[in-house]
Amino acid sequence: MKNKVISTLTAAALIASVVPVAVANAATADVKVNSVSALDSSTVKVSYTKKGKKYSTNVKTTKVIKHGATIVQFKLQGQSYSSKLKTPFVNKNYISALNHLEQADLAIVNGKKEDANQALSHANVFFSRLKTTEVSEAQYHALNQRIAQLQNALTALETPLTPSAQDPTVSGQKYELPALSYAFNALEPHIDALTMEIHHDRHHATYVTNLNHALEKYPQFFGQPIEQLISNLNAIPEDIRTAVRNNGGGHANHSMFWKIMAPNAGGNPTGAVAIAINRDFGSFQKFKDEFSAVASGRFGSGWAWLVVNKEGKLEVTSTANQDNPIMDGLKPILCIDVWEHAYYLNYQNKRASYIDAFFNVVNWDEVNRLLNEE
Ligand code: MN3
Repeated sequence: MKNKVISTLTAAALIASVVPVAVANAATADVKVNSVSALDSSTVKVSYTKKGKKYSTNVKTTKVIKHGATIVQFKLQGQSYSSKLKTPFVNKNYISALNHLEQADLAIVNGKKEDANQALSHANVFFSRLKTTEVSEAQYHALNQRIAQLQNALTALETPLTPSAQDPTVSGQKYELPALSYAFNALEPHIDALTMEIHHDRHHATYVTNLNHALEKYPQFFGQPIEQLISNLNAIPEDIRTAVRNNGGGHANHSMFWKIMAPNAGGNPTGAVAIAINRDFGSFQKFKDEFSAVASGRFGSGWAWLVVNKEGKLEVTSTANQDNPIMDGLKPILCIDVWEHAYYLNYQNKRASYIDAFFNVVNWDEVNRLLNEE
């Protein structure tokens, strides 16, 4: 489906709906953009006239701005344009998630747990691929809530009526999403409420769901602390090892991350960690510089950490994906999530600004607690 956009404009026109970002130069002044249609969030179809001839071409968007993808930027003939769309893109991931949710709903009504489970996990996959900029905030929220509702309905369907009906081979409790100890908006303006809500309720929740799902086949692993589970991945059967590494790591990392941050926190470190930072880095500023550099430099998705190494000294390190330093026998005491989902809504691609802001919410009491923990 194409969303017809905007009126006819020349590249030199600065005030209409299709707005060149910079003033057109001589080479592009004779290009006249006639229409811009959204194909998907990464491509627009642009019809334009150059020297009396008509052209139509698909160009990649260079940027999608704001919820619902209502403004896109693209380049044509060396000129950047900004175009406001009348309606947001119809996003394929959004539609697929909705379709699978419908199937899940039907399966739940009919008591078909397996089908419902499968449809829900498909819906979750498409939802996780959906960027918050690709649909409106309201659509994103509604989808988020619908998944949670159906997940609850399915859980209710699966929960045995009496404890005795439980599978006797399950040696411990399944992993659970820990509640935040503060409100979603408590870390504002440094970390915004919507980011916290999506990050905790959707991303972290999905790691927990997927971890439990992977372990269903080997229920003897349920019930141990998550740090213990991921510290010895060789003990995990090979067919679920990667799933446990990614999702167990995701669960451990985020559980720590939520506590590492707090409202009315930040500032200079206190207590034993302040002394240890001065001892091993020279000063707090030197530590901060190194930590920020490592967090900025982590290519792709991952985490930066302050760890206690095997010699008992503090060290800055980073991991890819959802790996945790525990997997290498180190003791993490501070962490920052540098996956795009942790900062994109508020900081877009400016990871460095997010890292700076993070230092305003560091909960040094918790860092000290972890440092002193056996
Ligand atoms: Mn995350």
